[in-house]
Amino acid sequence: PLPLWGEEFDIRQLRRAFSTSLSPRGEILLREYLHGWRQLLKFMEALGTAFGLISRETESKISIMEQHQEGPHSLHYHTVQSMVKFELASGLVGFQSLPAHQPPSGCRTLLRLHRALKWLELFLHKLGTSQKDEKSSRMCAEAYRVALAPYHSWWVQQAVALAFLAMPSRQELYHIIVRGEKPAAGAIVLTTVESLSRVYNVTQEVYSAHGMLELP
Ligand code: 1PW
Repeated sequence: PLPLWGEEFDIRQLRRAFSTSLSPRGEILLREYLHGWRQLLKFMEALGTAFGLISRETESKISIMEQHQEGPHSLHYHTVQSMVKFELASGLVGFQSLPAHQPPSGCRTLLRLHRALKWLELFLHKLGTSQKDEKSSRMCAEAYRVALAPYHSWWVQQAVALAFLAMPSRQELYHIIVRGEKPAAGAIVLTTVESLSRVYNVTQEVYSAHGMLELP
C-alpha cells in the first residue's frame, strides 16, 4: 500500500528540523534535534532491511532521549546546554561507567547520536559532490571509517560493513532523497549538509568545553 502523506522520508523536513534546532542564542533545542533524528530513521528505513541493526540502534538512542524529555526532569531537557548543565550539577553524566540500575545519561546517549551525525554529514557531502560513476557504498564506508568506526567495536564494524554492501545505488539514493527535482538535487543535499554541520559544531563545542567527548 502507498504510504500516507508525510510518512515518507523528506529531506526538507530533515533540514528544517535541524536548522530550527539551533536557536538564535546558539542553543540546541532537543525537541527539534530529535525530530530531525526521527526523519533520519525514515531515511534508514528507505535504505532497506540491511540497515535494520543500524536503525534499531538509532531508534533506541532516540527513545532514551525522549524518555529523559518526558521524565520528571523534563524542564532540564529543553536544550543540549541545559541538559549538560543539569546532568553535570546532579552527578548524572557518568564520566565513569554508571551502575546498571541507572538509565544511560542524556549526555552519553546524545554523544552517540552526535558522532553519528558526523557520519551523515560526511556521507551527504560526498554524495552531493559526487560524480555519476561513484559508488554509494564506498562513500558511506569512507565516511564511516573517518567519523564513527574509531568508536565502534570490531564486531559492530563488521556488521555495519555488511549493511553498506547492500546499500542502494547512487541513483536510487537520489531518488529516495529528492524524488522529483533532479537538477537541484546536489544543491538540496549540500544545504542540508550545512545545517547539519552548524548543529554538529555547536554540540561539539559544548561537549569539548566540558571534557565530555569520550563518555563511556
Ligand atoms: C546512511 C545514513 C546513516 C546515518 C545514521 C547513522 C547511525 C549510526 C548508527 C550505527 C549503529 C551501529 C550499531 C551499534 C553501535 C553501538 O555500539 C554504538 N551506537 C552508535 C549510535 O554509534 C555505541 O552505542 P553504545 O554501545 O555505547 O551504547
